[in-house]
Amino acid sequence: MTQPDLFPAGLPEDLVHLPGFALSQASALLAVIDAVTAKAPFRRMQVPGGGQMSVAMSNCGQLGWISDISGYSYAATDPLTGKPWPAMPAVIFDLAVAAADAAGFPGFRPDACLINLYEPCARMGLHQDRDEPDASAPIVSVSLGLPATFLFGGLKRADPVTKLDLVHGDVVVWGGLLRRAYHGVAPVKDSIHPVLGRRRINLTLRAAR
Ligand code: MD3
Ligand code: FE
Repeated sequence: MTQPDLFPAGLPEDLVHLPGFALSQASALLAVIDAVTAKAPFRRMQVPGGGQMSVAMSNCGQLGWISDISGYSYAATDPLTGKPWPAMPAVIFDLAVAAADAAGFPGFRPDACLINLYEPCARMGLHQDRDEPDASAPIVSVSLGLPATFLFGGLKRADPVTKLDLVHGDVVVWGGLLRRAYHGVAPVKDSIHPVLGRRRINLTLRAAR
């Protein structure tokens, strides 16, 4: 007996792709990302099992997502600097709230913004986001710089995956059933983006408490 298909009709309704939604804010976003990462530098975190991510990360907001050899968690303090994460800049918060509104999630109040830096070949293996207690809140993702292919599947690792190509300025809101689905990012292809050069930066906004 086969599992019911989570997305029998192609893209699920729980994914809202807003092409170019962040474009008009891109330079303002990059300026605040530079300011945040001057205080809380990008770093490649360790993962349980002893590996190291190919993606470099930082955070802003009340909580930051962290990983180390003992596991994943949210923390108010940056383990690298010992200081609280930089506050979430209004331009990031307002963009995420507007995107969530546009996608049918009024009242989204993100308190955590993970900033992922992908250099060529960096990737994110299939995983579930399950460190947030309230899965009724959506996740808002903002893509900047080099294009990427998102992969998303179902609630089981072995479920078939769908690909979604994302480019500079795209925003995706993930909610509902998809909130707990397996997802990842294919290795970023080497090229030169006119604004970010050989980099992709993704903002992942979540309500983490
Ligand atoms: C699809 N980051 O940091 S969130 C992560 O491009 C992460 O760096 C992505 O996955 C990145 O954990 C952006 C994209 C996302 C988040 C949740 C999902 C995609 C999803 C849940 C279900 C399906
Ligand atoms: Fe994720």
